Amino acid sequence: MNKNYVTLGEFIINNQHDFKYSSGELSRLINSIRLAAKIVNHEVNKAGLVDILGAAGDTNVQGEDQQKLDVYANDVFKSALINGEIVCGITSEEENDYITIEGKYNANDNKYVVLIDPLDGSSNIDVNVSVGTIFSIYRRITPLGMPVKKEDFLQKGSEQVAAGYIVYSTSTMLVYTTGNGVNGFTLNPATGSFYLSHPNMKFPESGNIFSINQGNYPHFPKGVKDYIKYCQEEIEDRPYTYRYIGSMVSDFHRNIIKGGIYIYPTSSKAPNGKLRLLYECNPMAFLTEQAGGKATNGFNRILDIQPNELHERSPIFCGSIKMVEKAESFMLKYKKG
Ligand code: AHM
Ligand code: MG
Repeated sequence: MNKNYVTLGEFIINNQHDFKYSSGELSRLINSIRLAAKIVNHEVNKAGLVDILGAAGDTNVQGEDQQKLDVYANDVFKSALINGEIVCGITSEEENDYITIEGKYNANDNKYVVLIDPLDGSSNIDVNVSVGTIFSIYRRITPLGMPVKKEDFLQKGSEQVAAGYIVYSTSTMLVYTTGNGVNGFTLNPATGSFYLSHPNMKFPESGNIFSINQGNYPHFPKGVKDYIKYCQEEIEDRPYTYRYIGSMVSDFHRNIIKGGIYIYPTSSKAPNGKLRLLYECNPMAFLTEQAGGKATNGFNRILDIQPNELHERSPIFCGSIKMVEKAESFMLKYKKG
């Protein structure tokens, strides 16, 4: 291995001063996420052994119930964050409501809340296709010393102090931003450490990959249909390549490296889209902008949307800036009002 390698642990310490509120807590928080990512990675890698080791709902040899992987991932991230003693509240795609941390230590004195999608794309697990974890971190807006409130979680995405994802794939990677660009770290399974493999990740200005579930085509808005036709036209650098894994983290990760656009629009079946504003759209939008790309709901910047509900959904168009602007121009043609 190159002797100039940098581990994620070293990187966090070396870059702590770049963060404007730096007091070490955010670094400890990202360390807790790093730990949970390794544990979940281990379990995700065993998923193919389900027939041998037992499926969700079975009882294992120790007499413990086997959990579904998304529930397991949720528990691991929650435990790592709570035991790290650095958060005052958590909310998750897997939970009905936000969690306050009672008991062991005075969590109400902590500044940060974490919003998490513990295992995104989990329908891909059974078929050995990559999945991911998405996280988003805000400073609380209610006073220190009080239990957190819903409003601490319902902040605009532009208020995020950090966001990132873990992609569990041929390699497992952790990619994150604290508002000073995007950096990617690859897990070396031999040493159990993440190493800086993708410094300063940037979306190419344009690309030739479009990702959208075209099975829903008949239900899409006219602007989206027209953009798909545009992508398929045989002219200039088109037709573009079509790639859709169905695991947002994986589709996004490919696009940030190669250049492309990811779209999950509204449809007549899902009038607000499918993806969750707090757990999926906002963190990916923050990463997108930090990587020089663009993320909108087709008309407005994702990070400017004021959330009203923890599980609110939003359409999303994100990726290479020129591709997103082109898609927006088609949406605008049919904008009502
Ligand atoms: P999930 O949070 O229930 O896993 O759903 C999110 C996933 C995204 O990762 C993916 O891009 C999208 O749902 C795929 O949805 P569809 O099957 O409708 O194309
Ligand atoms: Mg999800």
